[in-house]
Amino acid sequence: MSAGTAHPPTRRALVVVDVQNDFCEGGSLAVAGGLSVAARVKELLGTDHGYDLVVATRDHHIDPGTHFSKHPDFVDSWPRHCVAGTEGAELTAPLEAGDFDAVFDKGEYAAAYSGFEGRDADGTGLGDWLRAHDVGRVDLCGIATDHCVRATALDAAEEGLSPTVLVGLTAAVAPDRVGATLDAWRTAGVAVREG
Ligand code: VGL
Repeated sequence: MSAGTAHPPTRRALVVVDVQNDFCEGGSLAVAGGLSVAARVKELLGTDHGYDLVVATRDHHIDPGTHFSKHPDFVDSWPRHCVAGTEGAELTAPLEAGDFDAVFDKGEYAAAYSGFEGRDADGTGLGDWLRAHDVGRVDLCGIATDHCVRATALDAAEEGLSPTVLVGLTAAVAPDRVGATLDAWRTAGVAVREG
């Protein structure tokens, strides 16, 4: 038997979802408000924010099939974005990889909206990494409210991580669909705070 004492995970993490150049003004799939999210998340990270750990996710496409389209519908298909190794896939300044305890990349060969599909440089998935670091609760922010933040928060609820979305620190592709996202979160037990 292990000598360790079993206890519920006690630490709290902030998950910053897909704040990447292509999702911000000037990028190939620009979301209005993205640059402001980047600046305000950086500001938060410079405060006494109280998170034990801070991680980021990134869309990181190589050949994601029908996720890319020359005639995107902006629901299931999209212009090329966040191609691995390009400037568009980088975290948006002033954020940088050094701000984070780990960065999780996802979507190499298929659409991957949830950060829980992401893996760090060692190949560890976000859920396993959080469990290994004794995280029992997460807050989330980032881009886009109605796609990757939505999916990551729903998976966080599934993983038992009592998620709270800091909705004022998110930006939406389609602001008129945020209401449906809030409904889906409420149903799944995802809490929402302004910021
Ligand atoms: C995202 C659209 C396409 C996101 C990713 O990060 O929310 N949105 N791919």
